[in-house]
Amino acid sequence: MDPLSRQALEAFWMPFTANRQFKSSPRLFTRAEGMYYWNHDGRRILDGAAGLWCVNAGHNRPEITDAVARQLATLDYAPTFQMGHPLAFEFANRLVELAPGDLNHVFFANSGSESVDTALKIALAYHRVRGDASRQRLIGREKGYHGVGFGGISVGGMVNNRKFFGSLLPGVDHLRHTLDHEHNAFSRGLPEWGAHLADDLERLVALHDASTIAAVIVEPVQGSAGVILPPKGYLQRLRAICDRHGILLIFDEVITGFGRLGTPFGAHYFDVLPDIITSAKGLTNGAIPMGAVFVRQHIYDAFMQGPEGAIELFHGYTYSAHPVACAAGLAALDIYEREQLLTRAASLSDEWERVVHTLRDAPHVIDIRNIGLVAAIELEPRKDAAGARAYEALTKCFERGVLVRVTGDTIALSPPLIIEREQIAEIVDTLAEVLRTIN
Ligand code: PXG
Repeated sequence: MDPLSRQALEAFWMPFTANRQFKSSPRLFTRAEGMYYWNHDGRRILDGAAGLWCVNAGHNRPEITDAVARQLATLDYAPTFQMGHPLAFEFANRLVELAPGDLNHVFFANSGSESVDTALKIALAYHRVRGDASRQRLIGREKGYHGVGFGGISVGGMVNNRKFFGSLLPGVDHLRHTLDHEHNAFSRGLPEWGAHLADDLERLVALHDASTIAAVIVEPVQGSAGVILPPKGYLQRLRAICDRHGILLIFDEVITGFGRLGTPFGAHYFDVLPDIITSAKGLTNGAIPMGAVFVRQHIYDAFMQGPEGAIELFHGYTYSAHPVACAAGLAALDIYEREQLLTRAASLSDEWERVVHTLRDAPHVIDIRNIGLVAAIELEPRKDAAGARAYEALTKCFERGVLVRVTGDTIALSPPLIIEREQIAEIVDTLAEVLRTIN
């Protein structure tokens, strides 16, 4: 069967994809290395998206491949319910060294979505085990993306990800988002205006009463909704309000974790210590699915009470701390350390900012946002065809050998952290050319 025929492509129901459109003009990757993919007809494509924001050290790193192969041949699988294997503990120890403050315990999951559900469940159970069971509300934020589990879409704030799926979790509310073109369009780095938007949490506290609120979850930088930045001082203010009212603060760092902003975690970048951090993606350099939830000492301690023989948290996955994922993660951490990739974005971010902002005068561009090694170029939507212009830009960039990501009419860039200056220029030059050719 021709692998590109309609018939060959039919059975796979593709995620977050216009299936019929894709299957009539498919784009298949068949190989990858470093900064590049190769497609089915052998064309090389520069990866401006790190896959889906996950391949931070670049593709097909032999150290990861070897570690995975060795681990599969040594211990393919081991349970971690009332059992263990050495790599699970070794990986957790390495990870907590990297995490900020006393975020010194790790619960393993298999994806960002599972990490988010794990974090929300830990937050609810934390209050309950401390005898504060009335704290059951969860607060998310408009335009937030926290994966696709019921917990994640409930606290999430992207309308299409929610509206098809019924009434979701009860007792959830949302902070207003921080995107503001009027005050902040074309800000370089963090916008100056809008720290007070954090006070929206005080409004929700006044409405619901702090005694009913368990946790607030936010992405330090909103990724999926199109790289929406926290105004200067916003996250500090959110932390202070949470402290004032005994509310846990969860940072969803599935994208911002592992070097995307030029620091190991976003919490380092903003110098704000959350109570819980969720991560995935760069955790294993995208090579093997895995998620990790970091919790602070006081949270772990709250559970370590009662009889020693009692299970403290009734939660976990068959594949929590899968040995092959741990092997991939340990190898990824070795690469990050040896090549100093978790801080590399900081040394490139000035150049990155300068170059992406040259698109300011390109046709259709209404905003550009950047931080670390991530950027958004927001286009004016076509009348009555939201998303069409950016999607056309994506396909034209792809034809010219550059992979970008789009959400709505925003083009998002988040290349592997090994990117070189010439490759930054190539991505932006290609975009500039494409924007000139589309209407
Ligand atoms: N939280 C955040 C902040 C994320 O960005 C998830 C949770 C869910 O992770 P999993 O592993 O369950 O997919 C994510 C995932 C995009 C895009 O192009 C973003 C994500 C996934 C796929 C596409 O914006 N983020």
